Amino acid sequence: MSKRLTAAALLGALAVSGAAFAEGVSFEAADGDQDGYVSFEELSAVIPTVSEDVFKAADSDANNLLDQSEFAALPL
Ligand SMILES: [Ca+2]
Ligand SMILES: [Ca+2]
Repeated sequence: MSKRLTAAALLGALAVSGAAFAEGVSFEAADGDQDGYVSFEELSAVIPTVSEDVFKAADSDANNLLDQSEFAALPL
């Protein structure tokens, strides 16, 4: 029982610290088609105020898709 609770608490802590968030939106929530990348269309669907300039600035390898680390670097 207590061991199970500890594991659950640990998983919860990992989920919080390991997840990428931008503007309160998680990477998983922004990646609408679940392909592991967030396009500008997907990003603007969850954050309507985001500009393409911001997207391109975060897209450090310029492939027009944000991976998790690029998403986490969004200056939002
Ligand atoms: Ca996607
Ligand atoms: Ca990229």
